[in-house]
Amino acid sequence: MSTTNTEPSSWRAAACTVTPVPSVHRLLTPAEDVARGFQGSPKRLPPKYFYDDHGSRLFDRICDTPEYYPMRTEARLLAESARAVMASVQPDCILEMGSGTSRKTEHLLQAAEQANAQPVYWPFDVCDSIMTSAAERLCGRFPWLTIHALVGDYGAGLDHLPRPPGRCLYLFLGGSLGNFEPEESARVLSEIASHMGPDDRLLLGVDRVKDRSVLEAAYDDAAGVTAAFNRNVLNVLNHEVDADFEPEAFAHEAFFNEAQSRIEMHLVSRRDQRVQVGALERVYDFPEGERLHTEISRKFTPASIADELARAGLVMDEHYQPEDGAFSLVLAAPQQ
Ligand code: SAH
Ligand code: AVI
Repeated sequence: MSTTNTEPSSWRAAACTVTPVPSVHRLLTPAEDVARGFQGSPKRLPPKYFYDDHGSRLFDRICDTPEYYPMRTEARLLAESARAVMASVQPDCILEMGSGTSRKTEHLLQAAEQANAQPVYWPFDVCDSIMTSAAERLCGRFPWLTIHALVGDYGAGLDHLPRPPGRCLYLFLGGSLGNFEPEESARVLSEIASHMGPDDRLLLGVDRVKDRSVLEAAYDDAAGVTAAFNRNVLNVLNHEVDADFEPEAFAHEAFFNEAQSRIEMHLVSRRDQRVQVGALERVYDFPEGERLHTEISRKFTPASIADELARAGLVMDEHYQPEDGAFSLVLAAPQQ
């Protein structure tokens, strides 16, 4: 994660550059995020704190657990639809929000290659190290590829996000939109829509409501990778705000909140404990059973997807989904 450091990474490759994207709104510092988030009940944290280098690698391992169906379902949808998407949009560039390892993006780049097209790739992520290794892998697989990696926080305004030349395919995959509360997701999606030109398109991946047991298993895999991912946020806080959390003193909890149509992840204090936050010169009590709410992951229906798009000024061009409706991949256009 590079929320405080806006210096470009030292890494460079011939066809790749890394550029920081300045925030439009002043970003809260990690200490301010903690002070604000720990005021409420339950205590909360913005989800971007999951994604230091280790957290990003844990997320990648989550994607390979048998329980985490979103990755493989969306990957299959992309593999099946990539040629049609690339043929219909014919993008000069691909701009991806929260690109992470860019694993699924390879389907689109492969479809471009097969059509003798060479779109420029603009990944945008808060974690520069994961983009760096993704870019190295992509440059190896697609020697023609030019990459302009953008490091920043897509939740902090997109006015300073470069506008790549030509027709652009925006990607927002993995169900990441669901990690925002409804007001925030409406704002982020509207900002993406405002950034788009009339011929640009957005390919949006969103997870769907389904059986509780399937949802809950996906966020509590048997191998404990998601639990490690959840607890890792405490290591990030130890580093970022000079705290002394003991991650193992917190239990991982994930459940489907049906009323709000979302998975909630929490860390539950296993015993009465007191945590020092050096950067705030404060101590926080975590009595046994107290929760730290670390993430929401909203699950959508076709109707709530249409609603989300409409609120952002987007219209659906295509909807790719498996027969069981486990996941949606939507190609959307700005309303003319
Ligand atoms: N899109 C990929 C990765 C999803 S994981 C996929 O579908 O597999 C979420 C990604 O979003 C991570 O790489 C994380 O670093 C990034 N991310 C999370 N919050 C972000 C923010 N506020 N701004 C930019 N990137 C963010
Ligand atoms: C990145 N995001 C869409 C993931 C999700 O499913 O909400 C993050 C995640 N959290 C736990 N497992 C995966």
